[in-house]
Amino acid sequence: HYKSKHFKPSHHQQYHSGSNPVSSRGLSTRRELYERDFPVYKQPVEVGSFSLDSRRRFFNDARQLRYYVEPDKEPNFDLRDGYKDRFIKRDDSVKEKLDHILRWILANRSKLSSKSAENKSCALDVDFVTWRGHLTKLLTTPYEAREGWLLAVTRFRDTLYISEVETEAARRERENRTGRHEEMMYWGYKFEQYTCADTVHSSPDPGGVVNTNEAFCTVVQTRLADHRLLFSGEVDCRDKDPNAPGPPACYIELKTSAEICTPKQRSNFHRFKLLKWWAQSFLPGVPRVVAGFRDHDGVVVSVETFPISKISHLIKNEQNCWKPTVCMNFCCDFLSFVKQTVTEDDPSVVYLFSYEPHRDVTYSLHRDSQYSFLPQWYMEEITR
Ligand code: 0WD
Ligand code: CA
Repeated sequence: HYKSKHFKPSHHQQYHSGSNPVSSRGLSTRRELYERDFPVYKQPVEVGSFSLDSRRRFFNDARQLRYYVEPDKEPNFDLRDGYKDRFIKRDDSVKEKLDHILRWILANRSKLSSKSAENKSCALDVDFVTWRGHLTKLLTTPYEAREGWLLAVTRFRDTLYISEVETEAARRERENRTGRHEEMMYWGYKFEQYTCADTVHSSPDPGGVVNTNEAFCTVVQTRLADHRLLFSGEVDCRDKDPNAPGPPACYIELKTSAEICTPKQRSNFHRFKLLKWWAQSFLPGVPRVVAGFRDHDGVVVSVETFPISKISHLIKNEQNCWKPTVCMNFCCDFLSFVKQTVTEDDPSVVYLFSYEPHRDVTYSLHRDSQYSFLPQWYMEEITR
C-alpha cells in the first residue's frame, strides 16, 4: 500500500457524493464516509533517530537500539520474573509532550529545511510534526468505541504541531490501576528483555533490570495525500542480520497477547488487536510484529511473526471487521480539517480537538492556556 507515485485501485470504488465528512458540528467519524480508494501514502523514510537513556536523557544517536534474537517456538518465558525487584518504571505522570522530537529537530534542522527564495525564514518543510502514537489513535478512531482522545494543535511558522492531552477518563484510569493491571503492563517490557540483545553479537539478559525510561525512537518523513508528515515512534529492536534491509524495513515490533483458545478469542484478536498492531507499524513502515502469546500466569507459550502486509488478508474472513482504507482516509480527512481550522499562526494559541466514541470530532480554541505546549527554548532556537 505504499505509493511512490499514483495508486491503481485494486478494490471497487465507493464514492459518497454529497456526503462531506465536515459539518458545522465537526468531523464525522462514521466509517461509511471513509470507504473510498486507499489514499497515497508514501513509503516512510527514516531521517534520523534518537535515544532516551535510563534517566530519560536525550541523545541524538541510536545507542538504545537493540537486536532481535529469535526465541524458541515454545519458549516458556516467565514474564512475572523481576517485577518486584528488577523493575524501574518510568513516571508516566510526567507529560513530555513533543519535547524529545523538538530536541531532535533542533539538532537536525539542516535535514528538514531548505534555504530557498520562497523559504527565507528557513521554516520546516513539513506540514505536521507529531508522535506516531497520536497518528495511530487517529487511524483507529472510526473503530474506537471505548476511549476518546484530546489532541492539541498549534500552528507555528506554518507547521502544525500535534500533541496529545490526557483525557479526564484516562487520568482516572491511570491513577486507579489495579495491582494486576500494573503488573501486566510490565509483561510487555519483560518480553522485550527475553528477546533483545544490546549488541549484534551478544545475547538477551533476562537477569538484568527492566527500565522503561530507556527508548530508541525512529524519526520518519512521509506524505499522506497532500500532507507532509514528520513523526517519531519508539522501535523495540532490529533484525541483527547485517544484510537485512535498511531502516525502517529492518525494524521489528514486539507484542505480547493472551493466548488464543476459542473461536471467539480469535475473532476478537483479529477485530481489535490486529487493528492496533497494523496501524502502529504500518505508519512508520515497520514490516513485522513478533507476538508472544502468554497464559493467564504470564508465561509465554508460543511466539508468532505477523508480517504487516499480510494482516489485511488475515482479517478478510472476519465479519464486521476494520478496513485499512477507512483508517487512512479518516486520518487524511482529519489532517485536512486541522489545516482548515488551525489558521492562527501563534505558539500561544492551541486548538483542542476532541473525540468521544460515537460522536463527531469537535474543537475549541485556547489562548495562553494550560494547553500551550511549544517550549520557549524551541521557539527561540528555531527562529534564530
Ligand atoms: O502520548 C504519548 N504516546 C506520548 C509518548 C507523549 C509523549 C511522549 N511519549 C513517548 C513515550 O514515552 C515513548 O518514549 O514517546 C515514545 C513512544 O512514542 P510512540 O511510538 O509514538 O508511542 P506508541 O506507538 O503509542 O507506543 C510505542 C511504544 C509502546 O509499545 P507497545 O508495544 O506497548 O505499543 O512506546 C512505549 C511502549 O513500549 N510507550 C510508553 N512507554 C512508557 N510510557 C508510553 C508511555 N506513556 N507510551 C508508549
Ligand atoms: Ca512493543
